[in-house]
Amino acid sequence: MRFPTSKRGEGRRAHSRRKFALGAAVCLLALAACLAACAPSTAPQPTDTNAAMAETGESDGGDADASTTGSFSTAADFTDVSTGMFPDIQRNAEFQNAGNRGCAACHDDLFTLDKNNGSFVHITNQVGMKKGSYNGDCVVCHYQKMGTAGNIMSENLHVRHYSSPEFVNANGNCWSCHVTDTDEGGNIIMKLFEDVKYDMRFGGYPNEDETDIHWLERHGWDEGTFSGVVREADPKLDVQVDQATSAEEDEFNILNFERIEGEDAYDQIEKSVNDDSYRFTVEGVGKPGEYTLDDLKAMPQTEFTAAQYCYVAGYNTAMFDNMPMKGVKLSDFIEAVGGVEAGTNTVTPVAVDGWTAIYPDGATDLQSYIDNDAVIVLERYGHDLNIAQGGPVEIFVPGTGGTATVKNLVGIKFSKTDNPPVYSDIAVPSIEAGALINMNTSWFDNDGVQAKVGEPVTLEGASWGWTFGDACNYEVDKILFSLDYGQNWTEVDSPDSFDPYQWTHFTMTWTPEKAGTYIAKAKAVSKNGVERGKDASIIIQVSE
Ligand SMILES: Nc1nc2c(c(=O)[nH]1)N[C@H]1C(S)=C(S)[C@@H](COP(=O)(O)O)O[C@H]1N2
Ligand SMILES: [Mo]
Repeated sequence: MRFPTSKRGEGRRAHSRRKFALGAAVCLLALAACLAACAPSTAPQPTDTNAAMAETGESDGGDADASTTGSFSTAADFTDVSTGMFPDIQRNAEFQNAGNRGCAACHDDLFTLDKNNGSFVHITNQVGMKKGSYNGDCVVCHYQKMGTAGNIMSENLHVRHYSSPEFVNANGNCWSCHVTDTDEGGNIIMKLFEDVKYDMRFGGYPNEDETDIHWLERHGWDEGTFSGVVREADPKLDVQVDQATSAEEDEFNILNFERIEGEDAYDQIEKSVNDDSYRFTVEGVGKPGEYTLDDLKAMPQTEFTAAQYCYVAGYNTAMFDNMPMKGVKLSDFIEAVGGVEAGTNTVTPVAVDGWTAIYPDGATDLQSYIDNDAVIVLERYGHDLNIAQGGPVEIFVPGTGGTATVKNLVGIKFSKTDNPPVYSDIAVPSIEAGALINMNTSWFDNDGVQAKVGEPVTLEGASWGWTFGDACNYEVDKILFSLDYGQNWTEVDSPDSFDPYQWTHFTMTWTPEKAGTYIAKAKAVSKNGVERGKDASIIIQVSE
């Protein structure tokens, strides 16, 4: 069975001739046990550079798989400077070469780039929304080694780039991907271009305060920014919030164990559904045994909508959706299968591929699943779950990261164990260390949104936070918007009546008053006042 690949990827493939797959080495180790799924990046970011790029430097790029997949849109020569999406000023050209830096300067879709790289398949089958993911989604797993997941990407990516004729012939160098910065001790450090380009800090000014801005203005930087990005301190914004569901075609889809070749576990479960031999094996209950899909459908059904969010999503992620689902609530299910013995404290969802909620332990604390309204899901979007969606049966645990949602189930076990692992106990230290992003905001658009002076432009996005136990409660209270590099924020409430299991979707309508390049930022604040991590940024280009 083949899983659907992203529409974006298909479209791009149609007009690309021969794609060169960078990153055959990116994830060699990534298939190994993965606590969580990490996304490669995709944000297609049309830049002046990309548009102008001569389609040269094609490579046979290894085997057939590698050369027909991926997304490499040819590097422009680094010595042929470009401002990309930034204002056309000397500093962005000659002193920043902004259009030739960052992943998007050469790769129009990191997602297809990372897909099917010969010997392995990256875990993301599809990424969601109108955009792909950007490299922020990569680094959660791959910056260092996140739990059991990913590999240490920097080593592999450095070697891969410096052994690539495209990169080397285009005079690619450290600054193609990085910016230089100093740490608190004054030591020179390298950051990723994408992690810096949306901040006023971009290009080497230390602070982001009024003194700096004033100084810049007095030295010929009319906008008070080195980037020439226009700051609008008091933008006329009209922000509407709702809990709209995401479109089915925008679902992201992750399988941590998928292999490329041959009949795999997913083929087998699909076959069993088609020939009616599928059985859902239940252990540790009053009426243990093998249940058919019809047996499950005959149990009391609950309809609900909930956000699905990859445990290891990056800032401004595409690993995010809000889906209508239907199935048997875990508490109703336990009743329907004859109850569990007193003292039963552990649930073990059994998936056809061996994925478990807390990999590799398998067992999880039952009470927290009940408390979080876990559901044995049979349908999404009004139809039976297909195999890629986790069919025919998955357990969905609202309020937490995607890993707890175990797809493609062949059964479930209930038991008594000593101290079963609690999901939030495992997640909280990583959240506190800043390694997991438990509250997030995403723009659904890509950089380079086009707008006109005096005409309203509408951007879309969503915020959401985990609500798993008291220790991990990040229900969204407010969403904050800024059009001046985060100096001033417009606050928008996420109403108390909103369901915390669902995202708060927003549409931000803005009528620009002056032409220029802007950066819109958005971030969420939780009900308990936590503002965690980096905001989500997007470039808007306003013309007369
Ligand atoms: N059987 C199975 N279930 C799984 C996984 C998996 O690899 N196998 N991946 C998990 C991860 S890490 C995520 S983010 C979600 C993704 O669910 P989706 O593909 O429906 O969006 O499924 C989870 N459940
Ligand atoms: Mo995930």
